[in-house]
Amino acid sequence: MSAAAATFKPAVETAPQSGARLVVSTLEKLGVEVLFGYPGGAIMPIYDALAGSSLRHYLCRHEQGAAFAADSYARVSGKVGVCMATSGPGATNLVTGIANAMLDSIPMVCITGNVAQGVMGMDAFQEVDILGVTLPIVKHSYLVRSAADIPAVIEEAFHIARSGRPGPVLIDLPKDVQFEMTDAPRGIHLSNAIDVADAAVIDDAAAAIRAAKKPVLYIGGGVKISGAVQAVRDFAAMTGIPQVSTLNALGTIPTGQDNFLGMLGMHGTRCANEAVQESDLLIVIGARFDDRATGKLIEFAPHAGVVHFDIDPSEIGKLRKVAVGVTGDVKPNIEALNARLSSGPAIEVSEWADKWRAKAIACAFDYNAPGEGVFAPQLLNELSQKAGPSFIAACDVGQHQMWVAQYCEFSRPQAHITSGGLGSMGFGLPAGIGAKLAEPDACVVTITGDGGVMMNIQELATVNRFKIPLKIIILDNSRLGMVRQWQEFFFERNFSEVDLSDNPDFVKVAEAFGIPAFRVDARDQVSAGIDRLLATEGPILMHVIIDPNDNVWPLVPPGKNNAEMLEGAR
Ligand SMILES: Cc1ncc(C[n+]2csc(CCOP(=O)(O)OP(=O)(O)O)c2C)c(N)n1
Repeated sequence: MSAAAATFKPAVETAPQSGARLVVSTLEKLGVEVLFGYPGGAIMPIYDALAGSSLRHYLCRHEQGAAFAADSYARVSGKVGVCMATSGPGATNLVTGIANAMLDSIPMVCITGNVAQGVMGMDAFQEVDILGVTLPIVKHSYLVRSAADIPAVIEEAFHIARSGRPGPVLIDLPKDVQFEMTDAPRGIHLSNAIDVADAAVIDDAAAAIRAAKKPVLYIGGGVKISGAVQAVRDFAAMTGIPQVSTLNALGTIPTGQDNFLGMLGMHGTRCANEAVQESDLLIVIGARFDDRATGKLIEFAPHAGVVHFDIDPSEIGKLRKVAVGVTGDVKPNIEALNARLSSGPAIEVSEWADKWRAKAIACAFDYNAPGEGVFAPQLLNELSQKAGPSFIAACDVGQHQMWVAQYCEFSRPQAHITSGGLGSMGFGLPAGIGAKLAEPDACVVTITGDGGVMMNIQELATVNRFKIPLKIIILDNSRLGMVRQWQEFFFERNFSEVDLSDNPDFVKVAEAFGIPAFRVDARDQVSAGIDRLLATEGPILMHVIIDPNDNVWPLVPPGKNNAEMLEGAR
């Protein structure tokens, strides 16, 4: 364990300033450029102080949109995402976004106004105990009681949000604290400890890997978060061990690379799931054995020992017993592992790897589906190929999300932005906004369903207001497709409450928001539609009609193990 200390210098040491002004100046000092939010009574002093600052505030049209945009901004930029809301309904509207960031370990700071301290606890107008409400879904939270604490709290919040296992931090600021004048902001002492495992533990991990005959590398979202992508790519290249990825980690290994078998789990590839089930060692990096990845846990990888690398000690051994647990920042630990393995005899797993490479080729997907209708897998594959290396897919949740994960090609982990742990519909559109603002030169495409887009469709106004050149694809099956699919297979085709055939005309909706749009409803229009989408400079929406009966395959039924995949016709 090495530790470096940093002493915080208060933003302002002399002239008295309001708490609100200190919020803004501290955010500026921390290098925040972009924040998302929505004003209201209890946060008006901060909005007042925003005017004339260097911060670029994006007014979203719903606080949930602001939280999702901040989350996605963080995922793509690697910085801390920031969002703001007023008390009561503004704050509760952030809750889904906070939970989303928590489950996917995304660094985010959420600033809420609250009623003045003198009326707290009296059911004052727009009063909600947002600290209490969010307690189980934040990494940390503060109720600030004195303006003098503001710079220190914000600095600490940023530190907590991004250090260790990242996550969302809430700062609740009563209105009187925002108005309070202070000339004595207190300082803070932060410790930037970097956790690195003991050399002996790395030795144990290396020994287990050397002893394995059928190892599989299981890559999670923590690899991207810790900046360990190159180290993991080096490990994969050096050892030749077959790799599988969680939904959140797609792109860590470029799609299509030798020995990469694809996503594991409920909608994973046959190859990835079978390799894991047959393996004798799982090398798990920055993943948490999510049930969507493992299927029936007690039957998951039944013959495998586990070497688990994770920054969060509570994840190690939580759901699966490990042979070696390597706690600490994944990046230095994988680098240390690579250094160990690069000396001594080479890892010899070529027969095992060849078997899976051959199987991956045999199982390769055929995009030439019969029929005239638009085939979403083919469209998505073509989209990702044409969009090129700067492609970023910001997904919503449902069947289309799984098709994106299965059929798009990703060359880097930032290319795939998805609500993994929470699986929250409504994520796609604001996530596209956050991603485009984080990487303006990237080709950012929101891919959403007709159900999901309706959950935050008001953010089309945000896209238009700021002329954000976001490309939007709605894959419209006029159903809540993923639920409909489950009803088809697990609820005896009782299609209860999934019909969305009375959707509005999305082209007209987009146009009403000031965004050009067009429809694609036949297969022979797909290529030209993608070209038009990609060639358009400003925002544009492509409304794509697909067959309501199309399903996502493979599918591991709930309660089954990952080797028991169902595969249907297209
Ligand atoms: C906020 C929220 N509510 C409900 C769900 C449950 N859910 C998961 S997928 C899905 C259907 C999504 O339909 P659509 O957006 O049309 O996408 P499709 O599955 O058709 O591609 C639903 C209702 C959810 N994930 N999130």
